[in-house]
Amino acid sequence: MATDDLIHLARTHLASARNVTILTGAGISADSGVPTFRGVDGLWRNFRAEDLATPEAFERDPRLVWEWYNWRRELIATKQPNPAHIALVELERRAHDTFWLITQNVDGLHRTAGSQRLSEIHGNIWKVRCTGCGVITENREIPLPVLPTCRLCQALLRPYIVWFGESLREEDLRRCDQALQGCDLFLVIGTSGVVYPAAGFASVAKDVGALVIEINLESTPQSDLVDLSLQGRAKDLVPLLL
Ligand code: BJW
Ligand code: ZN
Repeated sequence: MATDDLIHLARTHLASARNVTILTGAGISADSGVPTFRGVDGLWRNFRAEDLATPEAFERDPRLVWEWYNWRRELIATKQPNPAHIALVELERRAHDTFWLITQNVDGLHRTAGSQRLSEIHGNIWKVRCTGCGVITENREIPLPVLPTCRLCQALLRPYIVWFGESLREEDLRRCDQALQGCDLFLVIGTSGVVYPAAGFASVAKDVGALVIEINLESTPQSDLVDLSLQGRAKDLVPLLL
């Protein structure tokens, strides 16, 4: 089918869906200039996310991990939501019965755009958690001290991010499950589909009978199971679905 026909079909399905759940990944923010994890621009000083985004890496070398986050905070602070983020806000506004946006992104751009029915399942780069007393605070300081510490107990702060090997928050998992079990349309935008549990969401949605639509620049491990696969940039395609 030609791309225009696929877009038309996807728009028709979205207009008639009553319960919409959406999953986004780094590809949607790539159009705002935020580097993806697994693209050619995903490396920082030759480290992969898998080398830095673990509790073991932080324990071994918190300075290095904080340098990475400081670099990313400085970069993300200069970025704005793009037409794809904004189209999802409009989709939420027009939602029939239920709407839930699940993002793996930690950049906060969905919230900046105005999305409200949202789970940031991997955390948020603008929050920190104390490794001592556990308090979670918003922190937009740029740059942070090399090793930032808690004002209350002076222990080391860590990014409020879910690292490899760590469990997602119970409340987020519950919300995602609810949004997946009840959806009749599941839209997946700009994720490589390799990091679990999010990588399994499309198949959960299929199992409950939802129509699954994927938007990505390339095919992913989930492309074979989705009903409609749209290839292209999120910022171009998502607004066309409204
Ligand atoms: C565009 C575009 C444009 C570009 N338009 N598209 C089951 C099986 C196997 C392993 C596991 C499993 N369950 C758990 C695991 C272990 C692990 C895991 O999944 N490992 C895999 C690598 C195999 N998962 C976990 O540890 C998770 N915890 C958990 O499940 O706890 C229970 C448990 C623990 C241990 C064992 C078993 C159970 C936690 C995962 C947390 C991941 N966090 C990260 C790092 C955060 C760091 C940070 O941001 O600071 O989150 S990993 C990194 O990848 C980041 C992202 O959110 C995540 C997903 O990446 P995403 O968004 O897909 O980005 P890319 O770069 O990969 O892809 C971009 C895509 O966009 C590409 O497809 C492009 O084509 C596309 N694109 N431009 C449209 N303009
Ligand atoms: Zn503390």
